[in-house]
Parts: sequence; C-alpha cells; structure tokens
Amino acid sequence: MNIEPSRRMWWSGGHCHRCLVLVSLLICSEAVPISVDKTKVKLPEEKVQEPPQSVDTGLHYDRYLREVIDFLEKDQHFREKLHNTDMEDIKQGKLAKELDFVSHHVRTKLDELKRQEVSRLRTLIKAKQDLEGGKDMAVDHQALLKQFEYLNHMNPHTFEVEDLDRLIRSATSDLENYDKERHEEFKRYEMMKEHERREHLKTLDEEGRKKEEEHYEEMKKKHADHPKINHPGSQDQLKEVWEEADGLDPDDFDPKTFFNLHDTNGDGFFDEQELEALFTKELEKIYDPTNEEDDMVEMEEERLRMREHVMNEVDSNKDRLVSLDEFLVATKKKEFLEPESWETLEQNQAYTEEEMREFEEHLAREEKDLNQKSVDLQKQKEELERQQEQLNAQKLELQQAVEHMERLKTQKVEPPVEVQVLDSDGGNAAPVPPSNSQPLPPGHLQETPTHS
Ligand SMILES: [Ca+2]
Ligand SMILES: [Ca+2]
Repeated sequence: MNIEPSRRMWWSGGHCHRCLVLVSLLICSEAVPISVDKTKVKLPEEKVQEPPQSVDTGLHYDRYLREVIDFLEKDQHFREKLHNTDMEDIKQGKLAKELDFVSHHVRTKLDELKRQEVSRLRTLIKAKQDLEGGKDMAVDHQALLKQFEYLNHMNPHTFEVEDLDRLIRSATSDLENYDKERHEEFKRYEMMKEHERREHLKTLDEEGRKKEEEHYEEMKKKHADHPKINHPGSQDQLKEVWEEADGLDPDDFDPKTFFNLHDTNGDGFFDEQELEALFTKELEKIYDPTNEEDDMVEMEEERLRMREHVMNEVDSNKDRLVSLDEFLVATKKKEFLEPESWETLEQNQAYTEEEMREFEEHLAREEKDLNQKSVDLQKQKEELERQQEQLNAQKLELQQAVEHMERLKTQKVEPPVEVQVLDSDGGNAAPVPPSNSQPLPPGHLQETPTHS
C-alpha cells in the first residue's frame, strides 16, 4: 500500500506547496527508503532529488512547527513511526503518543523550543496591548494564550504529547483553511481598491471625475482584451505547455511523459506548487507586470482558482496531491478532451454591492473610532501640557523660596561685622562700618580727627 499521500496531507492542505516540500523532506529522508511508484516512467535524464530547503508554511507559528519537525526527524524511533503511520492514525493522535519514546536529548530540545515559543507569544501579546494603549493594564497572559491552540499553554515549560497532538491538529486545520482565507483576503483587497478609487473621485471636479472614469473604463477594457484562455488542466492547455515551455512536438504529446516532466521534485505526485506552475503560460496571456491595467495580485488569485479547479476535478482521493494514476484517468475524460470555456477573474466581480456597502460602513466605523481616539489623545495632550505648566510654576516658586532661604541663611551665619578701630589712646574710635557697606566718599579720611 502506498500511504505517502495521506501521510503527506497532515500539513498539506490549503496553499501548501511549501509545506508539501516540508513533508516530502520527512518522507524522502535518506535513512528510510521510500516506496517508488512502479508505474513511474523514468525520463532519460535521472532527476536529482532537491536538497532539503527551509520552507515556509505561511502559518504564523511556521518556525516553531519546522523546528519541532526538524528535531523529531533527528530521532530514529520517531522517524520510523512517522513513515509507518497512516493519516487516520495520525489524526487520532497515535503519532503524537510516540513522543514518549523519543530520546531525552530531543525532548530537552523540544522543551526549550516550546519555552521560546511561549515567550514569543507573550511578547506578541504585550506588543499588541501596548499598541492598543493598555500599557498600564495587568496582562492576563494565561487567558490570552488560550487563543493559540497549537500548544498547551497551561504548561509553558515542557513539550508533551498534547503539544505535538495540538500542533498536528492545528497545522492540518489551519492549512486546510488557507485557500479560503486567501480568497477572503483577495476580496478585501479588491474592495479596498474600489473604495480608494471612489474616494479619489470625490476629490475631483466634474471634469476631472469624468476623465478619470473614462480612463478607468478604458483600462478595464484593455485588461479584458487578451487571447483565449485554455481551460485549466485540459488537453489544449497542457499541450501548449508541452509545446511552448517544454519545446516538444505537439504530435508527440504523451500524458505520462508530461506528468514526469512536470513532477519537478520527482516524488510521483503533482503537488499544489507543481500544478500552479503549469498555469504560468495561461496567466501570461492576461497579465503583464509592465501594464498599468494588469494587477499581479489578481494574477495570483487567478492561479489559485485554476489550481483549485484542477485539484477538484482530478484529485479523486482528496489528498491534495495528483498521482500519476489520477492524472491518467483525468486525461480520458470528456472535460479533458473537449472542455468548456474558462471564465477568467475579470468576468466576475469579486464582491457583491451589498458586501461593498458593508465594507465601506466598516471603514467608516473604523475612521470614526480613529477620530475619536485622536480627539482623546489631543485632550490628553492638552491636559499634560497644563500639568506641565503647573509644574513649571511650582518649580519656579520653589526656586524662589530656596533662594530666599539661602539669603536668610547667609545673613544669619555672617552678621554684619563691626570692625573696631583703635585710636592712639587705645580708646575706641567711632565704629567703622563693615567693608561691604557704602564706601566712604573721597576726602572723608582726611576729615577724620588725627592726633599728633
Ligand atoms: Ca511532485
Ligand atoms: Ca490524489
């Protein structure tokens, strides 16, 4: 039995070419020989297995996921279990239980990874709170950590069976929803684009607005004007790839050879990335990055739609991989030989008017909140300034008081000194005022009575 596809699936899903590479890394590790599809026809030039690369699943905990896998991979017992456990058992948590048998060294490392991850999440939570202006609030990390389901936050110190189980479940389900999220994101992107266009129109006078509208319609028309798009996954489409990208004679078209040529990593399956690569020729008919009217974000959405469509049609066991058998079965179908025309993205608006209205309301609410926040901030600023002024005045008063005290102190410590000047009789002459008193006017000394 070939169980590779299902095993692969536990983090395949959604967008997952990148994670498929990751999982094929696990499966194609040298220590465990992989079963090779016997139906596979070797091409004249033997394909070299791609070296392991660091891949990004697109999940926010991607790094943690990859590091955990990397370490588990180093444990021989776990690696063997991974290769011998099928998808259902993995989902039931049987694989996670094997964690109890991995080496102490690996477990220690996993504990460390988890502590780092928990600390990263705490930092994230803190940063988020700071942004929301809750600097002074006590942060209940325990409660907030609950939202992260891919690890057991109740025990932030050690990596246990439950942590691996949660990681597997979360990665599987998050990746399955990945395409859905991408579609939603795309819809928001399109609505934002439209919103900005409408806002810009508002700033123009009537003539400017008319000109802008005309230009918009012209660009729309220009974008829609492109050669016919072949139905994704149809014979016509694949033949074009065969002829133009592979440089082969269309008369020699052979599905099996085609499959092997485009199974780039040579694992016997078309994964999502390999499928998406097949549509580049078609997409180039519609999109040119140097054209104002062609939006490359839309191109990627179109690529995603094409891949989903082919996956739906061809992947009969729903493991998100197209095996050679599935591919060959599909090439016998009517849809392959005489496909319907393919409706491209620009033929259907990504959102309804109702959705657009809701979106704009949402933006307006956000703006109102922002304005309110800015008013509050202004008030706070004014209050702070007032307090600062008060403080400055108090400081000045204090300073004056201190100076006054200093003066008083000086007067107490050094009372006016009376200098006694003795006359020739040893008697007391009139007291001479201290040196700091007014200087005597010139000639005064001469007037002092002297005795000879
Ligand atoms: Ca492949
Ligand atoms: Ca399949």
